[in-house]
Amino acid sequence: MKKLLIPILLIIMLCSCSNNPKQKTAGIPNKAWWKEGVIYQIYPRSFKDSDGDGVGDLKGIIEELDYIKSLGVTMLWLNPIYASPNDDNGYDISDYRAIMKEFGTMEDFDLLLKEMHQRDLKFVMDVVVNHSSDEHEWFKQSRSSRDNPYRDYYHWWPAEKGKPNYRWSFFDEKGEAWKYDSITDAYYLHYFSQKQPDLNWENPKVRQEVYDIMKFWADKGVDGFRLDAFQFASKDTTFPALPEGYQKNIIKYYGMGPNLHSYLREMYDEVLSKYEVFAVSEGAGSTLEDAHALVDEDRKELQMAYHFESVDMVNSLEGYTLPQFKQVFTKWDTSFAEKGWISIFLSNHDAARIVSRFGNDSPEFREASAKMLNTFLLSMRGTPYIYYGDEIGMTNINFDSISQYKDIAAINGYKKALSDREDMDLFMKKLNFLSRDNGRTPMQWNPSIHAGFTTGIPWLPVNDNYKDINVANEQNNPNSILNHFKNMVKIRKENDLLIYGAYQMLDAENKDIYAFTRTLDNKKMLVLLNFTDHDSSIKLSENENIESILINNYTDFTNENGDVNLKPYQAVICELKY
Ligand code: TEU
Repeated sequence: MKKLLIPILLIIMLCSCSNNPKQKTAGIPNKAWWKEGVIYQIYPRSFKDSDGDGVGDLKGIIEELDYIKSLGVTMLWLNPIYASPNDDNGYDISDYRAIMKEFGTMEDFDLLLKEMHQRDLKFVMDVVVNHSSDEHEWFKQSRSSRDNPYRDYYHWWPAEKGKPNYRWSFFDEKGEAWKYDSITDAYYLHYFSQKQPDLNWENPKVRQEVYDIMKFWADKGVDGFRLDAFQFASKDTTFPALPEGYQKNIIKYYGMGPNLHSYLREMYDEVLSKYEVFAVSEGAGSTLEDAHALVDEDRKELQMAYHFESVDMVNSLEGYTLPQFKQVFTKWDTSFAEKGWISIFLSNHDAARIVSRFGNDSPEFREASAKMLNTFLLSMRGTPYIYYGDEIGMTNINFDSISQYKDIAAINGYKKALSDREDMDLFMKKLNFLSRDNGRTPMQWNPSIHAGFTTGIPWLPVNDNYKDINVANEQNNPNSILNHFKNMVKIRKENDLLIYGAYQMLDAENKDIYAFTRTLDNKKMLVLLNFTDHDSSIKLSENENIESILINNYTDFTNENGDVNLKPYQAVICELKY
């Protein structure tokens, strides 16, 4: 138990604990362990199955903790592991104090946490409280009658008031977020699926329930919270009409509701300030100001946020241009140069694989581009989030037929596209490239059947390329993506400069190469990344005088008096004379 009960202890903590956002250390302001770490994200359903039912589980993760530790990462974020009917793979929670049957038991969880802490690995818990499952006891009560004490735990619109104003839903097959419920002749709100009714955050009882749940897990010893879809929690409960087509700009209309900041401040006072934990918000509003207001230390709300601008940039088949990509990352870095902290990520369980999406998954370039992307993630300012499998360059599975998909977003999106008479060839092409199932296929451990993920039938097929792309092969090859990744994590951890150092982009217009420097005290590094499948060059200025090379995904490096030539997807970090 980490609760700080004795005031004197609290004072000592405030003075000495690196968790304290206000702490200043010589040269580096506001140091914190969660800024210095590297997060490894596990989709538990797909990581390792210990009992042969085809679904990954907690015991499977325990079996692989030494592997995880060997990566050098310092924190694990697990997607939801609570009891759930799995309409949205655990993002629909029916009991916030129980473990999902398929994943194991509370004893398994306690053991996992203990084994992690013994290895000095921190645990980040997913907290899904914008909505619950419709099978949660609260909702069962709430829908049972209009005067049930739990009625106001959710958003209800009595039918006698007429149809409520249109609300768009992320996962609904008709795109409708209001669902009529005949039991009480009223509509309930669900921004996600019909089985994910939105909780009513304007009700103080709901907020207390959530803080109690967070305390339950913090008392067990979890070290961080990832707040799912939290920017949507506070709502204008008059539900006014919104402009036509508002869903194209959904965060602006659904995000950062009227009381969000006061709820976050309340959460900070009730929970976060009482434990050695940090919290990260999924989503950061629709402007830089919104993001700042969430994470500026002085406001005492959250410690970190992640924005979607970089991953949303590739949400089409046209892809992205490198100057756009650089501009987005530079804008966010510049805005957080003095205050606040963000996450750096290119993939997660809601996205396709990075090497397929941002790199090149052809046999010729997969390895180089995966190493290049990992170099990028681990050399930027912000806490890096690495999604399982990206350390070995796993690729998209690219399903062809809708019957192969398991994700509710894909299945209901397909139904909606059909009824909207969309161009279904185009829809399927997009799904094939961008679907969330691409990023959810089982971890590829070795060349044995089902890639060593399970002895049963995997819930989602293993990618056919597992005989080539797997952990065992990667471990045996000194030049593998995996060994490059480990090396890169080590370099980051050994260099405060890569964590805290100032970032500056070079040559913004260069269409092929992303070049930037990181500077701290009297040290400076240059990061050079070729994002293309051809050779490309960049001219360095007199200020960028290369002293030594720290890491390179090729054996050679061509630099003639500042005229640098990079091979396809070459990634190099150099120390500069300063
Ligand atoms: O995702 C939420 C989500 O999809 C939006 O918050 C986000 O704004 C959008 O992706 C921006 O482009 C979370 C989980 O990550 C996801 O897996 C769940 O399905 C969803 O919440 C519902 O809990």
